[in-house]
Amino acid sequence: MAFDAVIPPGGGIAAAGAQELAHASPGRRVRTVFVSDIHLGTPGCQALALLDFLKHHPCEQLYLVGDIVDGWQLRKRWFWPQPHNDVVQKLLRAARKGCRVIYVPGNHDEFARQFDGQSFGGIEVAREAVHTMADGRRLWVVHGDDFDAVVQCAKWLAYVGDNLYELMLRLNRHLNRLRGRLGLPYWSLSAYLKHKVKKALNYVTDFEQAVAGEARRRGYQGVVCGHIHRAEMRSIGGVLYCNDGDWVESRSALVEHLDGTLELVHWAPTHEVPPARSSRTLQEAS
Ligand SMILES: [Mn+2]
Repeated sequence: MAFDAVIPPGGGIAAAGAQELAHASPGRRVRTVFVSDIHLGTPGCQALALLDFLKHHPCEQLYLVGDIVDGWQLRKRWFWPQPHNDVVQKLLRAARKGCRVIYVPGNHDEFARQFDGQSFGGIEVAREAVHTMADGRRLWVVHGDDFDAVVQCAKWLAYVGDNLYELMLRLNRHLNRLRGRLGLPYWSLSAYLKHKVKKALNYVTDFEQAVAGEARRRGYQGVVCGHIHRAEMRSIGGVLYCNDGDWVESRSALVEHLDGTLELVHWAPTHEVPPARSSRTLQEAS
């Protein structure tokens, strides 16, 4: 704790020394940071933790992968404490200081999608983006809500499958009577369908596969998305699927280090970030 207090936040570290300091320094410079699902404007948003994370990860490029501001919630009830303001200020300041900030709006901040191709305070707005990694690999950057329809469709199919199940069981009995007469062994349609339905109901897996599949079709080596609030980084069908998680529960981000390696960071600030209770004290003091 005391150690962090004496090191100036951000910058100050020569590129050559950054590697050694990467673990010890609060300001480990990285190539790229991807964050999404911050949900500013909601009480669940962990703005202080995010500020702490950003302070510890100065970067060359910053992708805001959607649901940064929760327009849906703000329309219902205005909620905008000081730390939420600080996040916006931090992002604007990063852009001003030469960090390339790309904002890919999500479904909760879809109002920003109309500004596709424009930039505000140095922050570029894009419906989707392509990130070229240090090693040349190209990652498709998209929030992910476009795939809700695909996944919902799969759910609907599963529902229909469930209703058809009983009918299929009856058909199966007839089929196997016939198979028996032909001297063929018993074949369990129900076991086959059960397996299928169970798979179709797995929303997360469906989402991940739909996103990775589309990235593959488009010829990218990987994809970075958010939306389902589930941090993940794994290869799916030869495509690198990355979900940077969220700042409501998991407090996670995707980081590309200077050498081009990707890391999923789960930020658990054990220092500096006061509990939610004392954030009010902070506001009053400022
Ligand atoms: Mn979303």
